[in-house]
Amino acid sequence: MKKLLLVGFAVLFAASAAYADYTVSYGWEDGVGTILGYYGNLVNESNVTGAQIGQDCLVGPFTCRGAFEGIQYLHVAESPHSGTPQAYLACITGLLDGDLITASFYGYDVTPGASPSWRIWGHYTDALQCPECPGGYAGSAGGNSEYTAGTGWDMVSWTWTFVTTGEDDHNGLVVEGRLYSTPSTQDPCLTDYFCDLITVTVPDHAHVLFPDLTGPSASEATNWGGIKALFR
Ligand SMILES: [Ca+2]
Ligand SMILES: [Ca+2]
Repeated sequence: MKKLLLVGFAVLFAASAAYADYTVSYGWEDGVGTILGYYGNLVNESNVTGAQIGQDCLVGPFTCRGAFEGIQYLHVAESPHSGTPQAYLACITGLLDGDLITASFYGYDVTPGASPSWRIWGHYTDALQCPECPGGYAGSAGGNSEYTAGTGWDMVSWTWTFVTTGEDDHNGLVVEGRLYSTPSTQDPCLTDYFCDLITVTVPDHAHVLFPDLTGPSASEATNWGGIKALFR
């Protein structure tokens, strides 16, 4: 009987540890959303459509032929060039220790093997739930050291393993699009960047917030509905 109980507990534990994942995307198709926040010399964030003339500080103007997905996409710029500006593209809360978070986005890059280029990176946040996003910086979460390839619309992606403790409390994770310009430091100097279709896969107990102004993702809306119901 005791052995049977132990087996029962083991099965229960295994069931509770096996989370299902879900995937959500944002492609700036609401026509108004830009970024959740930024760090460094990031300027001129805007939601754009159609072909765009961008400025590369080193080599001059270039043309982005249009969105990778749909008709809308994100524009940001670095000016003056200094350090590594970061665009906050998604904020994930409700994570547990050991959870896997996979994210990807498309960055426009026509300079293979050279800056300007995008990278995907992440940092921990003290935000406990999506309305507090992007929250305060709580340490680097690392990312992919590969740059966009330079063939036009290039995807960059990374998978993080969530760790709840560190130098600061890790309550959530913010996905960053990092801007790498040439020269890395120069004033005056402006380089334009374009981005589209961020996709995030997380366990079903986690919540994903994108920069859309039409509201949180479907799972978050469900969660907020639940919270509202509690206070009715
Ligand atoms: Ca789009
Ligand atoms: Ca490049």
